[in-house]
Amino acid sequence: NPSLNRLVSIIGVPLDLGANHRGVDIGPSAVRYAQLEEHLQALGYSIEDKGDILPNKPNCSYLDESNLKYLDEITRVNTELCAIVAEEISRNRFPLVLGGDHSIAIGTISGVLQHKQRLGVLWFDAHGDINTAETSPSGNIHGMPVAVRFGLGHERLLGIGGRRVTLNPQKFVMIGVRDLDPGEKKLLKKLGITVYTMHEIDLFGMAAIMEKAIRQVSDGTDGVHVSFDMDAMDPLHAPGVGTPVLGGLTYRESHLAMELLAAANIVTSAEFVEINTVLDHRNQTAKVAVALIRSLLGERTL
Ligand code: Z70
Ligand code: MN
Ligand code: MN
Ligand code: MN
Repeated sequence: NPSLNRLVSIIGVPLDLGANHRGVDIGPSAVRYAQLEEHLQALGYSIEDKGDILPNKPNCSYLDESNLKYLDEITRVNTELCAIVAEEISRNRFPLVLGGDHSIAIGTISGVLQHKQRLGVLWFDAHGDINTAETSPSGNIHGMPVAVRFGLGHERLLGIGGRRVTLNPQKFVMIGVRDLDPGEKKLLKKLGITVYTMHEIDLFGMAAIMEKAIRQVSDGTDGVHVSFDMDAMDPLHAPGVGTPVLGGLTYRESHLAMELLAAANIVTSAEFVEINTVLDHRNQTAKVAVALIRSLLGERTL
């Protein structure tokens, strides 16, 4: 096992153009306000805050001829994010990306893939995020990053990273899912993706699910990326998300998952996304995200 990387680079991406609601653009600030850096320093980490990748606010309505809202600006931001993530990994630093809506996973993962071609991914989400323009009911690109990373989607999005980097469906695991569109169900089955819905978590418990998930994404890979959409959690614990779905992960289930990942010592990059400060209560969801990051990076009670 490689020892946990003590050098962490924080990258903020205040992008909300991929989502339905404004408000996730303040996510990186909210997480910093919840004292992310101080907490990680107390854990012994050396932190570099790279600041934010600033999206332009469009002054006109989106271009929707292809059912892809704000395709231009989302492509530009993700291209920049890809380069920064790749750069931080080449400096032997752990990229910790703060969203922003989940479309930023396109850039984060393509950046990681520049260095780790055999990447495992753990995707915590209420949703599948595996729509294409053809199947999307909304045209919101935050519902599409998984499809893009499997090589399905608009040319512009597939081109991010400069070459056709795709993930291995065998090394991709979803956890906490409870809201899928018809086209997503078809594609998940076709690709053979392992999806642990809330049903499996209720049945077998998070510990058993994580044991299987960790083995699947770490065997035969050269890195593991954690993509954590805060709406994976129950709205009771994470109310500040654009698309709350009842029946999600509890506070402890989410933490247990992070703690088991820390103990397995396999995670090489992470992102926490979809914190909507407009819908939050007193920064609760950002604070929960910081608590999850602390557990992921090895904090223990005793
Ligand atoms: C729906 C779509 C989604 C997050 C909502 C919703 C996708 N499947 N993702 N909130 N984080 O529009 O594609
Ligand atoms: Mn998502
Ligand atoms: Mn989601
Ligand atoms: Mn409120």
